[in-house]
Amino acid sequence: MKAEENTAQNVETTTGSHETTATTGAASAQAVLALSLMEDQEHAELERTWSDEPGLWNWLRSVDHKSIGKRYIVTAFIFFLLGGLLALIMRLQLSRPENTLLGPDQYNQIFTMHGTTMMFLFAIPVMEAMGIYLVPLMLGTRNIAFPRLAAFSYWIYLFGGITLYVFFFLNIGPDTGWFSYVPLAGPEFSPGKRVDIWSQLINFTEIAALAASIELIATTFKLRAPGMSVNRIPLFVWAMLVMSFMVIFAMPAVMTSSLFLTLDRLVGTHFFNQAEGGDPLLWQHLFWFFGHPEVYIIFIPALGFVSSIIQTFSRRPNFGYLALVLSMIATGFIGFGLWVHHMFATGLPQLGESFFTAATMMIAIPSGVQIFCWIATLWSGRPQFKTPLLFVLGFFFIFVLGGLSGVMQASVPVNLQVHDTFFVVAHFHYVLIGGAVFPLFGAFYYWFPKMTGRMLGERLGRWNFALLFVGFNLTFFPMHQLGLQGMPRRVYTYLPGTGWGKLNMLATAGGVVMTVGVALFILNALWSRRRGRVAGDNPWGADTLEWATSSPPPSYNFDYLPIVQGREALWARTDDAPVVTGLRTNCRDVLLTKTLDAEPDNTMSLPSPSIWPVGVAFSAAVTFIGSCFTPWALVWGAIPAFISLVGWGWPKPKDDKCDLTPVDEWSEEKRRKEARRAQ
Ligand code: HEM
Ligand SMILES: [Cu+2]
Repeated sequence: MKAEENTAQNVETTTGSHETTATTGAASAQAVLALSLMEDQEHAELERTWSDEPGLWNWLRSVDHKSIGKRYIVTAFIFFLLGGLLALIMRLQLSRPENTLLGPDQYNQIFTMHGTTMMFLFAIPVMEAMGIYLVPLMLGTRNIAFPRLAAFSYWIYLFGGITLYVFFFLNIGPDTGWFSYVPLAGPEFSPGKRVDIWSQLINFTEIAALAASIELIATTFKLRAPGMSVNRIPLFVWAMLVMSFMVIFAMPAVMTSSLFLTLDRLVGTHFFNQAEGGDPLLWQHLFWFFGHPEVYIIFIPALGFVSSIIQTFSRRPNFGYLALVLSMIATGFIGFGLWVHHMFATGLPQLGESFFTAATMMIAIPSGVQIFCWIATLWSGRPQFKTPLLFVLGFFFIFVLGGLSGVMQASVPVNLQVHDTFFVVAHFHYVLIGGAVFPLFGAFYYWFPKMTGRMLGERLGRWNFALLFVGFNLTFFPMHQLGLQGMPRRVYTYLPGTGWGKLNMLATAGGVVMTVGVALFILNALWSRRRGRVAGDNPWGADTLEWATSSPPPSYNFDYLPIVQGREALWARTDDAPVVTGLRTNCRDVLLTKTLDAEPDNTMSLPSPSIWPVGVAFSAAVTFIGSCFTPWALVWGAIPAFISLVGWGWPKPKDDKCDLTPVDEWSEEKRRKEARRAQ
């Protein structure tokens, strides 16, 4: 029976038969019940069809968005810890004048690795990872579109990150800053392999980001539950959609510039060589055409976290749903019109600069609209100040301060005064840590129960928040003053006579407090994962569909796919709410729905677990790294890449009836395997 035979008319909507109560919490509980009325036989069949077999080999082959999402989040968080450790070492070096903990070369490598890790290996991957885990659940489907591509995205990202750190520990780490300007990064001033490694890392991380974005867009456009028309899409999903389109337009710019840099360094072209007709400013235009949207690509998912948390803890729908959606889209567009504000000190024509000044100030408007909507929601709601909401309040305070110093720097005269000083370092940490890391920690406290089935400790959570909030402001607020007093960034030490010692010592003390805060979080997570309070399906009484299934969710996400009856899916759900039935349980079938109104359109079978995405990622790694040392690597890598791609796309046998192993035979086999393993 081929896919098209299993078109929408084979799929039915069936109603539940329970009493409906008015209150939101109760309604969502009833709704949960309706979605789990499946016979055991079908359950077992769904479990067999969608779950990953145990063991390392099957872990490598997994294409389940939840397991890929979780490992992506944990990996990105490990890079956050590595980047944070590098930051702490920098802070210790700068804690007093003429310190000798680090030499100039080490310091250059460390701030470059810190910035590169935080921007390419932590901030964007963690946001995409949260999307890969949450979006299919929030849309009410069984897996992400192109699940093998999701697996490939994780593996190529992981290989890229490992490669960078291996070379760093071999003292071949990049040392030209996270934006690696030429001619410093060119063949003349940076001989050796450091910049080549950095330049190749861009390929790893940007391909991973592009792959994840394509999946998120396709999932949002085609796999939404029936009834979830565009004006009922959860705000977090809107945020991931806007972010994904920004990735598709931004990442090619930095991939092009890093390719040009690699060619200039390894092949002898002259894209950035002024003496041969090239232009060093081309690098800056290409890099920042990516680099500025990059910060909004990090920020916009965090806006999705904030909207989800505020709605749940205000116990009411967000004020101004349409305004929140349109301001995210506006931020996405305006974000591509600002990049020159990073280049005001390069002597560009004033007229051009004034346009970018205006655009940079203008982008504060959609951010203001969002903050207004959230305050209106909290004001008219019944706020419950649980840890996730505390992190959101921290976001309000810190991000607004960061935004204000951003608007200041939009004016060219101010910009020229503070360019390349610690005022700039303070600004972008206020917008990055305030705008993304604080909402992310709130999101961890909010969705940890769904991912693990256990609640994080609330008391430890409050301490975690307090230490991060105080530590952060102690670390970065003094940097504004240091910058105004003329302290340049990227200097490994300074003279006692500058008078920068006290404020730097204060900033370092703040860094230590932040570190204790992050350590508390790790403690809380490791402890709660085993011994935290059992969460249940919907501990917060929230409205989005991920809370309509168990915690953690089963491999197939939902017994019956839900049908959405309102914008706040679970709060609007009645107890006789319809569900989708008729999807085959012995195949990885999902329901395709129409992009605008989410009317059922068709069904399709998603691909099964496979090792080939790992194969393609590994071959790409051999090619990218090998090519830094010899052009033959392009051949060595192309062969396994070709074989893996053929394996990946190898067509399923025509008469494939999905998984035919009779369910009881399969579960018997499973029991035998578990018994053997238990011995
Ligand atoms: C966790 C606490 C953090 C501390 C204490 C910290 C500290 C610092 C310091 C002191 C510098 C300046 C180095 C210099 O110019 O001499 C720096 C640079 C930087 N930081 Fe952080 N940082 C932290 C977190 C983050 C996060 C979360 C991000 C991004 C999401 C980030 C992104 C950057 C970038 C992009 C640079 C510029 C590196 C360069 O100049 O090439 N930092 N950080
Ligand atoms: Cu910018």
